[in-house]
Amino acid sequence: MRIDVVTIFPAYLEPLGLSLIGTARRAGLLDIRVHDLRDHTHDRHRTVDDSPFGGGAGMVMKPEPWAAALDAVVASAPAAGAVPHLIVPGPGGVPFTQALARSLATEPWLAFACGRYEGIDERVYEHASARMPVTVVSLGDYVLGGGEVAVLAIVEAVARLLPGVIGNADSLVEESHEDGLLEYPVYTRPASWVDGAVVRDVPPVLLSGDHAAIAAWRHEQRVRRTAARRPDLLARTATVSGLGDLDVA
Ligand code: 6GU
Repeated sequence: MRIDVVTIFPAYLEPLGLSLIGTARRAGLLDIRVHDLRDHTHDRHRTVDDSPFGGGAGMVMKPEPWAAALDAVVASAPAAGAVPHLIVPGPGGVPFTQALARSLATEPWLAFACGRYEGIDERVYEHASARMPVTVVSLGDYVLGGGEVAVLAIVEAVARLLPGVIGNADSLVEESHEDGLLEYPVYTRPASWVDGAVVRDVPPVLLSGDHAAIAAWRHEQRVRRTAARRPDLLARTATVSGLGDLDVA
């Protein structure tokens, strides 16, 4: 997969050289290119923002550098006519979910436009939409200072779904948000941990060797945890599976 990121803070994306994603890049599975929006300005101060027409707080990102930067990304297409799917992170977007991550993971080329300040001039969305698919995506109902942290999150969620990026594909199956339930709690050695004045034991069923009992316990833990932390998910799971009331007592 090819990924282009346009930002005024290229250094913000340096973590994309680490861990799973860094390894995937070096293996040739991911081609990530980070671009400085200011390289597409022409004034001495490399200006990317200006005050909003109509008044109001803060600054708005100017359209010309954005159009030039996005045109340059499109002009670098690996094949004639190919365009990226442009993702614009922002609190006003569609929710980023595991389902959207799965969908994006099927695409050959993604581009990200990182806004800062109060946002990007609306005409940039029109310019981009005339050239490529554009989706505004939100991480959740809170406000970040810019799109860079969201790009780190979205790229990590998508990259780990690409074939070959995670060695053990089994680790993708029984995960939170893959089947509508949160994960069960996990434990490792020691089975009995002396934590100062308290002895903390692993639940005995996990040491029993009874695989059916372990599976049943884990399922119950998932349902309880989902009911406690994310009742919205449980309602949706019950609805889609036609189960009606789930016993979460
Ligand atoms: Cl994706 N971007 C920004 N700037 N703020 C956000 C967000 C994204 N998701 C929630 N808040």
